[in-house]
Amino acid sequence: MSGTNSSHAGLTRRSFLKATGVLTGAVAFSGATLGCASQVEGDISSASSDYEVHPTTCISNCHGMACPLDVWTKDGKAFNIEKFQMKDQNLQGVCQRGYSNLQRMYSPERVKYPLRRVEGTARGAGEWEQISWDEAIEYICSIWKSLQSEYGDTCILFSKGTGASSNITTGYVDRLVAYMGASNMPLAYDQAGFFCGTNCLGLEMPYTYWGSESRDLVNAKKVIVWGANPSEAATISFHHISKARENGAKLIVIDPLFTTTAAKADAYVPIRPGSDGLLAMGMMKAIIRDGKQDEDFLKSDTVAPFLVKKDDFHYLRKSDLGQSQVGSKEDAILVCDAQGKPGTPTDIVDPVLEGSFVIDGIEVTTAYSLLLDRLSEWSFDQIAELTDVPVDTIEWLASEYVDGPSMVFSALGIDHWVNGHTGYMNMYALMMVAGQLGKPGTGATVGDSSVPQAIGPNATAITAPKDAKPKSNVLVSEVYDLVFNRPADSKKPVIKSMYFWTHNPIGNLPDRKAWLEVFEAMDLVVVADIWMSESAKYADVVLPVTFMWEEESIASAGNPYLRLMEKVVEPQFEAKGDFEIATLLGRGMGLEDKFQMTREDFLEAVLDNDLARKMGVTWDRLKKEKRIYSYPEEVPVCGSTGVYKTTTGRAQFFREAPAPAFQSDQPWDVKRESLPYWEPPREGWYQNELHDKYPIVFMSERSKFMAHTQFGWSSTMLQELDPEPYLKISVEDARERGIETGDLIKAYNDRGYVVIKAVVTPTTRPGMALIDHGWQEWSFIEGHYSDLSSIASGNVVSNTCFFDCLCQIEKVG
Ligand SMILES: Nc1nc2c(c(=O)[nH]1)N[C@H]1C(S)=C(S)[C@@H](COP(=O)(O)OP(=O)(O)OC[C@H]3O[C@@H](n4cnc5c(=O)[nH]c(N)nc54)[C@H](O)[C@@H]3O)O[C@H]1N2
Ligand SMILES: Nc1nc2c(c(=O)[nH]1)N[C@H]1C(S)=C(S)[C@@H](COP(=O)(O)OP(=O)(O)OC[C@H]3O[C@@H](n4cnc5c(=O)[nH]c(N)nc54)[C@H](O)[C@@H]3O)O[C@H]1N2
Ligand SMILES: [Mo]
Repeated sequence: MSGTNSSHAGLTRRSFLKATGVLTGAVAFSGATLGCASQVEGDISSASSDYEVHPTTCISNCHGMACPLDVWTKDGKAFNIEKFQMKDQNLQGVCQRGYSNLQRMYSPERVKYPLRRVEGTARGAGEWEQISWDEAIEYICSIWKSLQSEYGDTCILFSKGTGASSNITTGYVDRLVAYMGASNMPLAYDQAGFFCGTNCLGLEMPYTYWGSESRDLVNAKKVIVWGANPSEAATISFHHISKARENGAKLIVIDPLFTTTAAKADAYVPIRPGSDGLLAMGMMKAIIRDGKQDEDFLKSDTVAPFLVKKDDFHYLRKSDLGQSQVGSKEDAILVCDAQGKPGTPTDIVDPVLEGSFVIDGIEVTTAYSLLLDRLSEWSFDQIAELTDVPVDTIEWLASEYVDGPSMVFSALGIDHWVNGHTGYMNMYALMMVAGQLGKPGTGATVGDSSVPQAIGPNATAITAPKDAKPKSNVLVSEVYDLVFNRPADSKKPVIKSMYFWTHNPIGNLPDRKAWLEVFEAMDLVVVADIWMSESAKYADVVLPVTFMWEEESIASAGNPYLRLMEKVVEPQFEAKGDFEIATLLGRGMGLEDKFQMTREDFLEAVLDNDLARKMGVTWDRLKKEKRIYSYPEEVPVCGSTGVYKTTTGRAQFFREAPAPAFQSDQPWDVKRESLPYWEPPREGWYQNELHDKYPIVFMSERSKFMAHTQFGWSSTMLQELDPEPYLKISVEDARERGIETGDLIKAYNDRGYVVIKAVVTPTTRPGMALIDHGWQEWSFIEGHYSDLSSIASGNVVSNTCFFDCLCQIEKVG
């Protein structure tokens, strides 16, 4: 049945070029336009006889708050969205994306029925046959059973994205993965910052993420936005930044691009992308040179005075001196006094910070001395040259930062590089050296991803049951090689089939062509999605999923309120929730006894935990009250007790025997990884050999009209506001190539190309170009922006490095 879900009528860039005017023609339900909102007046509570009001939320991964909102229905149709006014006036929920949700729910792009690729047609050709749910489940499970008996349980790879992760019921699919003994592909998005935060500060979830809550921003005197663009990508948190500025805080933005956040700043520091780790080292050097390091803080709250054995970079402990059993409780790490006499930090109240000593014949030094050694590897001039930040600017930044309280607002601009972790590790070290940690208005935040889970959903026992088969993780960066170059004696799985939910890998993973090849090599690719996404388009079977307001659930993340998501309307077409799909597939795989739970049982069970009980939260209470405020009144400050949840209990710029995030036989230099260092990006660097051929760093940035591949294309309103993608290029690079705004250009490298319109802008740094993140195949004139990026990742965190990418650009029309 071709055409049902695959044509993207009215929404494709290509058809837009052929026939303008189609953009407004795609509203399925006449009431589903924004204009209706203003026509309804009166008190919501007394209006229930006319229409019903349903509390729910807007779920997406926008680093917003999964904003609570109310949806109004009449005769089973939703027609209006109202903001829920949260207690904290700074948290003004519901943006243009939130208000587009009616159009998205009633979008013609919805997947309506289970679809199977017509036999003999190519993947992606858009030839589908409609099948029943029974047929779909039987088809998938029979293939899976025969593959598992031939290649082992792990030959089916499941991958969950971020598309709806704060809708708690989507996690139920993990139970299927666990009991099937299938492989799991853990997320590679955004791994470096969190890895570094956990290693350096031992972050205490759930209330903090990367350090502190963004509510704490209002206590800062300096806010350093570093590798983030919160005015587009964390709009709720940006309210806290604005509030901080109203309180007199200075806003400094460090970014290669003059962003919309930079436009609001008191100072903007342009930087060469990929060099932030080095800038942090330069700032530390300047602070220490000027004697402004916080020695008291370094001695009491960080590992700085801890003695480290020079040969193996392990701490000197009492057991090394024969004073305790190895690994016993008494086996404390030692510090020493100015005379080189060792003792525990409790014995020696004023330990030395620097120096080398021989204790009982063992050569030791302090962790701080090792940091100074690392800093001395670079001169100010070298740092200025490589970062493209002049020495006096580095000195100025350092003096501003140390004059706190100063808080870093970072996000993923630094993450999306192979050397991303060097940026964050060094930033955390800088916080320690400057003493900008452990007090209100200091540390780092990454937008409001704080999670009220302490009183909320705790689904792990159900989604990762103890009696399940052992977990098999396959990294994103490993998949291609496993599929095409797997050595016969490898212990890793033979991958034959893939299942994606809340994930659009073809649109969102780097090196899209490699993923298309991987899809092509599979016996069966299943995508469960609400809309006919780019990945669904290339699947063998597409399962229609309910929109977030078509089933009851709990919103679990990113908001002060624990939120009930009422079922607003009945599921449309034949769509089913991920929970129900997992149940059907589980039963189809012969796991009937494990998949007996109803959705209601699950929701009740996830609130059945000690923390919830302590706070008096139950499923019944949530159903009655709908939203329960659950943030602590006092903003938690990471490290305010002087104790960190790290292996040493202190803030750590030195890490003993560090391990990579995922152990996967990668080369690993323990000594090097123990302390701050910097190395250039893998590809996107001006001194790279490839740079002669491909002189432009190719990146993307967040747009307020999309959250990844969601929103824009499934809402005509957002389409009108942001109809087509474009590439931003600097005035200098455009002039050199004879490019003007509106020209068609081709950006290309050895991996692929994209043809798109150009926008020439002074906000883009020479040597860089970028396209808004989130566009899918049909929006480009030719090619795809994800065909240019590389799947290469670092050996530390296996992160996806979208920005570590070079290209050339030429005019084509
Ligand atoms: N509207 C919207 N909001 C979103 C999302 C969305 O898709 N749409 N996605 C959410 C998600 S999952 C994420 S991960 C976040 C990402 O949030 P952000 O990281 O804030 O978003 P980006 O626009 O990708 O990049 C941030 C900035 O980093 C800069 N940058 C790039 N490389 C470097 C570098 O090497 N050094 C420095 N200093 N800066 C650099 C870029 O120029 C850009 O201005 O956004 C979240 N919020
Ligand atoms: N070029 C470039 N690419 C990037 C980035 C970048 O900066 N540049 N950023 C990356 C980052 S940081 C991230 S986090 C990723 C995000 O990548 P993804 O996790 O893939 O995020 P989305 O595109 O939001 O959603 C994936 C799919 O989930 C579907 N979906 C929504 N709700 C549900 C549901 O309830 N059930 C099911 N089954 N499906 C649902 C949506 O329709 C969508 O097709 O993108 C990455 N890709
Ligand atoms: Mo992300």
